[in-house]
Amino acid sequence: MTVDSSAARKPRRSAAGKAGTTGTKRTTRTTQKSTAPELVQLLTPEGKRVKNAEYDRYVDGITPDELRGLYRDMVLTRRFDAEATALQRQGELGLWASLLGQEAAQIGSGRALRDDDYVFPTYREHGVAWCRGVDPTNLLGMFRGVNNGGWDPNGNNFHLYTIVIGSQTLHATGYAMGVTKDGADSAVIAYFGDGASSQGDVAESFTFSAVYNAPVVFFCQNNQWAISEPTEKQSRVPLYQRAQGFGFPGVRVDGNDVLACLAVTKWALERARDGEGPTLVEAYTYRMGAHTTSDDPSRYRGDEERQAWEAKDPILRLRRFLEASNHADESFFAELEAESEALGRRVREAVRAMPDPDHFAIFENVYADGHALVDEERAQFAAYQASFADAEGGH
Ligand SMILES: Cc1ncc(C[n+]2csc(CCOP(=O)(O)OP(=O)(O)O)c2C)c(N)n1
Ligand SMILES: [Mg+2]
Repeated sequence: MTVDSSAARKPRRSAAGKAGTTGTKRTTRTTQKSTAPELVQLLTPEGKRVKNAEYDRYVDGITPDELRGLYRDMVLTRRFDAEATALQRQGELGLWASLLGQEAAQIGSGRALRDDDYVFPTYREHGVAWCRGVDPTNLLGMFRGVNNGGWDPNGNNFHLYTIVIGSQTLHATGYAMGVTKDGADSAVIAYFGDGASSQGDVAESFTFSAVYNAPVVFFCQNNQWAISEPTEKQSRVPLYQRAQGFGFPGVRVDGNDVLACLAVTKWALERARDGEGPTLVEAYTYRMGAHTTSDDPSRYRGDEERQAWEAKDPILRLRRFLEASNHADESFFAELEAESEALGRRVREAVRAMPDPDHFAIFENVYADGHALVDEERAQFAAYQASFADAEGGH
């Protein structure tokens, strides 16, 4: 099925694409497909279920209870995210990276996973963390600056947030190669963004995972922006087509359609478990908010773009579907609203109650067995701290 993704901006002509810059005829632009890219969609923005011969089987058995569960996951994740943004504005967090608009991509893919699968996130995967059972309050310690992570990765098979763009795709690939060596049938999923797709680490992880047939799913949330850089500055072809050059399949899914994200991720995970190697999933979505609370998107993009994507809101479309198919009534939505408010309050109270860390904790866990340089730095810091005591004593 081909859906016209008319909201996609036309690629701007880049300097690299200008013909004649070297005096010879350049043919690279002809490699781009002239037709609109395929987009897997099972729920339209109006909440209508559309048939899909390839992917229907992954969601055909889904119960009304599970559908309400997906809706609840998205609503609670959005509520948590809004609370975290507010907490940053009130000085309780140093920074926050909002997932607003990307709930379907994260909940759909997150709910496709098995407990024994392993997740390597970026810094924005709050919805995936929710699906893994990581308590939302644990996500906030690092953003408050009171710890370096906040959860045990092996507790929920959910790795710590990774800020170094793209590096977690290599961690995921290595882990997946290990899964094969162990003879296990679990799968690994690496989350990354459209901007990260330009990183060398991502290209290397594509190469290694393809050659070693590693059971890994590369889940790229193309939210159209890498801070202030639009996607067309990252690639001359739609991102999912990159996989072809590495020798594994890539598919573009409507990232605001939770059912399609669930189905496509299940398919990709099944391939991994069946020994068919890596898959690239490009979830075509939109970052509705700022890159982080330190960013002001009005400096580089207009409101029209945001408005166009608002009409495709992931939560609204599932609500329309639930209502039209009589799978949820008013009391369900009212109870969920109350649950959301309670979650907001719990998060707020938990953040305010987080104790300041011991000043010397920063030197712990740098190396497993200690290191002379770290010891030296710890001693220097101790002397620095002691200098305040001396100064106070002198008054
Ligand atoms: C190796 C590296 N280079 C640069 C940065 C600074 N940086 C932080 S987020 C970001 C953009 C990432 O964009 P994208 O991959 O699309 O993810 P998104 O933030 O949109 O989810 C950059 C360049 C970084 N953290 N790491
Ligand atoms: Mg991005």
